[in-house]
Amino acid sequence: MRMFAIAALALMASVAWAQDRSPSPPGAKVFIVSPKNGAKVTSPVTVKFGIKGMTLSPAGVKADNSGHHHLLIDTDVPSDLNAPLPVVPDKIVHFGKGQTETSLTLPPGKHTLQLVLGDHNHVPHNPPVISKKITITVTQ
Ligand SMILES: [Cu+2]
Repeated sequence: MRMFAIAALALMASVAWAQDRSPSPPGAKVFIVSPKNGAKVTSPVTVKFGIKGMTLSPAGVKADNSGHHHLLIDTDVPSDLNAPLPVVPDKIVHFGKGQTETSLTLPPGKHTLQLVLGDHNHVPHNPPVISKKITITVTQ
C-alpha cells in the first residue's frame, strides 16, 4: 500500500511536470484587496484576495480559466514557473480550497505580500497571473 502511494505520487509529479501550463485569459488579474500597499496594521492581519477575469476552483479540480490563490510572504515569486509552487511554511501558503482571505500572525516590522494564482496542479498559468507585491508594516 505504501509503495503504491509513493508510486502514485511519483506519477502525479511527472504528469505535472510533463503537462503544458494552463492558459490564462487576457486581462486576468489577482490582487490583494486589503491591506493596502503601505498600510500600518496590527497582527493578526486579515488579508483579502481578489481575482478578475478568472474563477476560483479547489486544488485537484481541473477547470478552464480557473485556479487557487497562493500567498507569498516575505519572499519572491519562484523563478521556475513551470513547476508546481512549493509549500513553504509561513512563506508560500496554498489556498487549495478556493479561499478568498486568511488571517496572518506576523511579527512587528515590514513585510511583503504577493499573490500567485496556480492551476489544479499548483502550477502558475501561462501567462502567469501574479499580483503586485505590497509592503505592510506591522506595528505590534
Ligand atoms: Cu496550490
